[in-house]
Amino acid sequence: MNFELKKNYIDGEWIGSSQTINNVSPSDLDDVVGVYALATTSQAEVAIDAAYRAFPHWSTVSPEVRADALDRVGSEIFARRDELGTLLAREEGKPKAEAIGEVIRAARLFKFFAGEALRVSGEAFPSIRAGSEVVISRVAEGVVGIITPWNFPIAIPAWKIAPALAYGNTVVFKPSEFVPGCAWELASIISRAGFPPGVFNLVVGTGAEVGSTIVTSEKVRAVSFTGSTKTGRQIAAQCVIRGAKVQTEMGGKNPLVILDDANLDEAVEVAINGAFYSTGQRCTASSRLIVTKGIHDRFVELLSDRVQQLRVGHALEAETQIGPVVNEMQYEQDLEYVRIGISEGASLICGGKPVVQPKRGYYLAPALFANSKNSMRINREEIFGPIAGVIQVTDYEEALHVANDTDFGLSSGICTTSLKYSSDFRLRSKVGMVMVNLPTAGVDYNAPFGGSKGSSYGAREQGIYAREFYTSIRTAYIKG
Ligand code: UN1
Repeated sequence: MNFELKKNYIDGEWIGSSQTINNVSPSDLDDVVGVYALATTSQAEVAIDAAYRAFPHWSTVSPEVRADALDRVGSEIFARRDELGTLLAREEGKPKAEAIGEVIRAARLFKFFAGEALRVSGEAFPSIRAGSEVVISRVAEGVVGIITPWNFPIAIPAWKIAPALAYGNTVVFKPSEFVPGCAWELASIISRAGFPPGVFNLVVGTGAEVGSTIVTSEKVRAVSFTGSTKTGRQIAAQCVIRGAKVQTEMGGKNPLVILDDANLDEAVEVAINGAFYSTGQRCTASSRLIVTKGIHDRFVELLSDRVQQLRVGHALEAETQIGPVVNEMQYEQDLEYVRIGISEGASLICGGKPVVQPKRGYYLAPALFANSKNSMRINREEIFGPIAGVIQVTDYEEALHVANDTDFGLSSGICTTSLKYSSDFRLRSKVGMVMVNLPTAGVDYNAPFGGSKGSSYGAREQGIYAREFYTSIRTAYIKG
């Protein structure tokens, strides 16, 4: 089949390249979603220069212009939610209903930040020098580099690009080269929404070429990255050395604590959603299920029944609950972790094996380990797949200790009917986000997102807190 090459969007033009990448569906390896141009290092530099030149105008234009353009982007995404959700499901593998939900979330993010563009405020107060005044205002940073992963092909780009543009920055956007489809559609929508050339640029490419050009360019004043802890830390270090602002959202090994007094059915559903939805490919996934001994056996029994009922299949089939793993590398890594768990002595209760489907794809039965220890590699390292380990503990204090005993600190959850334990957990859990009787994954776009330790570095994302990253404070002293 002949595909029309999907090009990069640089300085208001669609630019091709001799290097290309095939976007293949993980649900059906014979289904090529499209062919995408891979930007070269010099094209990435052209994009950065264009964003640099576009900044003085964009950062001083009426906020109404920015709000209107962002609002148009949100409206078009929303109107095309079925089509874009289908594309997302096809290229990434999450079930279509989840994918449409993600597209709607992206639309709402653009609408939210359209409003925020009009709400940028400051402060004024009398100077300690009589007759003078102090005025504090927020100013845009400049060119922002945005580097996103494959697991949320439209929502993560939206929650970085929308605030960046709303507050007057210009953008060079490098999506994961494994899911260029949604990124390309987003760029196409933005290209028609009224942003001047150079304000937004799309450069699909590899981390080694395009990613590192963005991260090391003196013209890029801030870098927002979501991806692995290893890459995130390298990027943060490179940015700090050259004095650029940086925000990295990285891995997780999120604990979900289930106490004896929990509502059992509810806790099982919370665990199913948190551990296995999106095929476990969320940095917020509940990969460690920490269960007190009074409820442990009943919880494991019910959960394993439910896990085995989950329907694994093609992302576009209506009955599918768990789509394929995103690519071969991830698939092999998941299978390797199943072997590691078994060799460490954890009991594989169900799943962890390839599932044969009519189409060739990376299908894996969700895996549940019981009798696992927090010291095992399956409970210490981020797997990023449909694999969860149950850890039995004696009481709440031990559960809290185990929950906090990790290199990560993104989200944590607790299932309990006790106000005392849920309040204590909220205070003592060493994470950025705590969920009570709710899955550790699945967050609101108007609330701050981020964590601590190996999970996050820099300012929070989303909600009005996003302005901390995308603006800096200017203090003026004025004598009349
Ligand atoms: C969610 O759980 O709703 O990469 C979002 C990730 C996170 C996003 C999770 N940055 O999985």
